[in-house]
Amino acid sequence: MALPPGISFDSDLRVTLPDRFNVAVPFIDRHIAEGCGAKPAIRTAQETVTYGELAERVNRAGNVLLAAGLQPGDRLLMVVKDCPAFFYLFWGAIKAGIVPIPPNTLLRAPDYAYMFADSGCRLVVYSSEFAGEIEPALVQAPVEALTVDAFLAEMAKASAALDARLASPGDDCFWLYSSGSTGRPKGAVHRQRDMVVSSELYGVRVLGVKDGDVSFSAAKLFFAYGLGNGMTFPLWTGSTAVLDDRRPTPDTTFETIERFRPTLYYGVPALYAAQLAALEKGGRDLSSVRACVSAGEALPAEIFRRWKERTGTIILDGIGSTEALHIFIGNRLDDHKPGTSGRPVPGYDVRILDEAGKPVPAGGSGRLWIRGESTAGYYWNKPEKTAETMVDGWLDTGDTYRQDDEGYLIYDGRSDDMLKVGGIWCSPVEIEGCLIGHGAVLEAAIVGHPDEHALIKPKAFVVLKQGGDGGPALTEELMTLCRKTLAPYKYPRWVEYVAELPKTATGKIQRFKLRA
Ligand code: 3UK
Repeated sequence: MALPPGISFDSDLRVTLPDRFNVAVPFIDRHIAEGCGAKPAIRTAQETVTYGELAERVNRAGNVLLAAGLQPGDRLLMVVKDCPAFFYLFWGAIKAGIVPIPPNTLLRAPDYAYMFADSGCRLVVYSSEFAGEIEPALVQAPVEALTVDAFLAEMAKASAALDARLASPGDDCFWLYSSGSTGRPKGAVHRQRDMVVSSELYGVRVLGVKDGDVSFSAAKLFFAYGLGNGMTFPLWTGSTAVLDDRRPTPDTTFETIERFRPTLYYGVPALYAAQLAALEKGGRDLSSVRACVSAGEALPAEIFRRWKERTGTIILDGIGSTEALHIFIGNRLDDHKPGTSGRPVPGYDVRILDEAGKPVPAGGSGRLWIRGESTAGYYWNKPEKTAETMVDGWLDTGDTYRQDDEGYLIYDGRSDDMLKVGGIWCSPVEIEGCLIGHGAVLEAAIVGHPDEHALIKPKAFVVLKQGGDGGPALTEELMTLCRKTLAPYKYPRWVEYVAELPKTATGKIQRFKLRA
């Protein structure tokens, strides 16, 4: 498929972009210029939005933001469910030179209050479903706010024409928040060029996304993985995205697949495991799907094997990150190995370093660093974190990897204590803080523990003020407390009562000892 005018990749897969451009043009407006205005860009259970309608609504959204007083460079925080308005806000902001930030929609009021203040955003737009967390956050950290419905009503009155504000390929374009081990999320600032690079290098050249494809991502748009799968890859290729705003379960995802017949399906390992359990109870029609993709956490080889046996389709595991924007090591339809993350995506460089920063000997395990043109420029307001993580164009993934003798990369766990639950970050410190808030708890430590599908879930080790074992009633109380206070996926699935926690001389909890 032809690249948009002015954009090319050389033989080393380095991108060339016009010095002055706006990335909304190749992703949105280009399709109108190419005569594809009548093609469906988005399909949902409620509506179909063509490329022509999308381009017009993006313009209207940009005009509403400008009329609200937002200036180029200002931030828009958008806590929006998977629906067409997500596209209008994200691209309307970008086209007007405003920086959209779509955070995880499963967070709690204190998380949002932190992000309002940290980002210094000028406006918050939120789906009314999230009012219960957003409205208290607005009280804690006041900033102007509108619901998506109110925003859509303003759009209806706005002009349908908007000139793209020109920028350089390296200018700030949008941010994504990523959780750190201290529990405070960091805004990874992505540039104008980054979506072009990930869409072309992984979307087109690895997955082969093309104009006839229909993509459905069970992973939501707020997740960099879902943002690529369910928005940027389809728009880059002029193909169709299916959106479903419901919580992804085997029932909702199978129903969406049967109804919209996607050719590409994107999930996370925990969902594939749940879907497999549901498939044992009855056949579902997945015949439209030519490729399934998994990311967020490692896909156990057993899930790959059972899925292939049941559905005849393979799942392509790949590792990506918020900072890299999308997958940089991945399996391919014609080259895959279960139980591995695959090979480096052409256009990305990888190296595995030992503690001293030297390359490990062949087959050795070490810290994975990557380099590629889609990586974030810096973390907002966190110069030390930026300097530690982003060094001479290389990005520290925080993951431990090794390469087998065929060149496939194998995940060996995290270098820090962070957990992935259902593909989403979970900080042990945050869950521990919640448990310590219970009157009976003296200390707590959280580690990852494999469930029946070999997928990691939080497990708590708890020391009670009174000592001894809390029994099932207290365990239930602690789980409920976490479910109520934290994003619900973060609650500990097991609680073990212990007399004391292993600590260093300086009093730091040695979580690695509890994992053993
Ligand atoms: C872990 C994996 C083993 C790994 C993401 C695809 O997950 C994404 O971004 P996050 O910032 O997390 C990044 C971290 O998650 N991880 C992700 N995928 C795998 N570990 N095997 C995998 N296949 O620790 C990594 O550092 O939430 C995934 C595309 C875009 C993304 N942002």
